[in-house]
Amino acid sequence: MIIAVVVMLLVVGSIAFHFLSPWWFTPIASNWQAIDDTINITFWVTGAVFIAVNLFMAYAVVRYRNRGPDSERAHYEPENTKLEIWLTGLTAIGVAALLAPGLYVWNDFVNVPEDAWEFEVVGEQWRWTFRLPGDDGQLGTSSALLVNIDNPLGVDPADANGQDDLIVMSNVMHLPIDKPVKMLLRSKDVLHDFAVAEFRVKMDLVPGLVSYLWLTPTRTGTYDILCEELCGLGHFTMGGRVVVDTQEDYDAWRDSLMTFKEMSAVESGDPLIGQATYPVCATCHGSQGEGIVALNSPKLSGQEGWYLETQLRNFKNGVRGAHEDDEFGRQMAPMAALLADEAAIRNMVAYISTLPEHTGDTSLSGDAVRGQHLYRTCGTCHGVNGEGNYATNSPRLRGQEDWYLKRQLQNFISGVRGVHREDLFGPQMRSMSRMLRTEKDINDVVAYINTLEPAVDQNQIADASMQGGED
Ligand code: HEC
Ligand code: HEC
Ligand SMILES: [Cu+2]
Repeated sequence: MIIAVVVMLLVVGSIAFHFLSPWWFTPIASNWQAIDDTINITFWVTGAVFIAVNLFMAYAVVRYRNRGPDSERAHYEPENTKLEIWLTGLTAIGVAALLAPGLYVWNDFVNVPEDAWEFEVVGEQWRWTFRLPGDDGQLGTSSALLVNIDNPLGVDPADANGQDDLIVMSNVMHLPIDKPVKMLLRSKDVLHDFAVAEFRVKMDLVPGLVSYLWLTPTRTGTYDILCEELCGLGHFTMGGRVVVDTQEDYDAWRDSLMTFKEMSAVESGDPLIGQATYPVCATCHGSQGEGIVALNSPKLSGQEGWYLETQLRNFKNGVRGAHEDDEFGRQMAPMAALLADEAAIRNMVAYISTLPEHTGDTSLSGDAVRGQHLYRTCGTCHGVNGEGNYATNSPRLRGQEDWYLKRQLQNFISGVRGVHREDLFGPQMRSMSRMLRTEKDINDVVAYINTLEPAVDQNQIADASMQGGED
């Protein structure tokens, strides 16, 4: 009897939970209402079966319970043609109701409307980037073999169609409202999955082939892009945003983008011009970029150029060094503003790259053996030898002064660094920094980084990261 009541409460509770649950679809922002309808049909069919089966079970438990010596004996009835016809028929209708709508929706999903425009989504550990066709409406061919620092999406420079392609090296993509769009999905490394909950549709990115999905955005707004494939250690940090704009806003955004041709033509920095401005920096960072602990200014020499550029841009745009508790970042931010434009940043970094590397001083003591153990996770992004890795946007750590490493770790942990909405990579490091739970953890891992040999020149760094280094 009690069991029958429990089963019935389970049914009532499940139904109540279904209708009262706060976890329901986000309001839809695309044409894919059919997907919601299909899911709803699935709920109705499985819900009806769930109720019927459980109520029958409760009834059977009561009706056929043990009534002592004068209980009826259950009789054995292996064949009942009438019942079997009914059950098979009902099950067939139920299964058809579950599957058939999905087939219709899938048919729509794989048949892209003729008037859809196209752009490309590129996934990599752990970021999203995008490429739009230029005025010719065609994307140039691309290949993973062509990927390098100056051509991060691997666009084929020999293909005329690719020259006017627009490159978006940020994780924010814009779409015009009410225009059907086909997204071509490509991965640089492992499996990823492009998903925007409000759009309902999602699709895997598979290295070596181009998959796709299509939709028509129907509501302006900003929606989160998630990677819904477990794509490695930093998988959960692989986020982005898609902004659905009115046509005018979209056009304005599109006009602000750089073409592949413009990107390739960007001149590398001129160290001589950079040198002219460097004396300002030298007052805090030292004449050789060796860092001055008394002024809380880190070593710059030996750091990877692409990383210095990102940080200078971040300081300049208020992404880093704007937090009110960021005592030292706030000293640096106005200095980055002295570098008027992209060219000035590149010239400065070109000059810093010519500075000879000094070995950083060590001031912390910690348990390097324990630190080595903690460092294993760090090494997947920063390189086994702390050499830095452009592919994961992670800076070089070895050779940097330990007091500075420690302070940055503390800044990430406390949310002084890596929380700005426009910060592309800081948030990844912020979530990783939380694996260091105590000050001892920080000291130990930094003590281990202190034991990593500083590299002598950039070629050695490249060799080490090619071979994956030695453990
Ligand atoms: C007033 C002193 C001061 C001056 C002048 C200064 N900096 Fe800095 N800089 C700092 C401090 C302090 C930090 C560390 C900020 C932190 O702790 O987050 C820093 C950090 C940096 C970083 C980040 C390094 C990293 O590994 O994260 C870069 C790059 C940098 N400075 C470049 C420059 C350049 C280029 C100039 C000259 C245009 C310059 N700085 C001038 C004080 C200064
Ligand atoms: C998922 C990849 C990833 C992992 C794992 C990771 N980091 Fe980072 N780390 C980054 C990225 C990306 C940045 C650059 C953030 C930025 O652009 O502001 C960074 C920045 C840093 C910095 C700042 C360096 C500077 O010069 O400003 C330190 C220090 C650091 N990481 C230490 C660690 C340590 C220690 C661990 C292990 C506990 C670790 N990282 C694990 C990705 C990672
Ligand atoms: Cu991913």
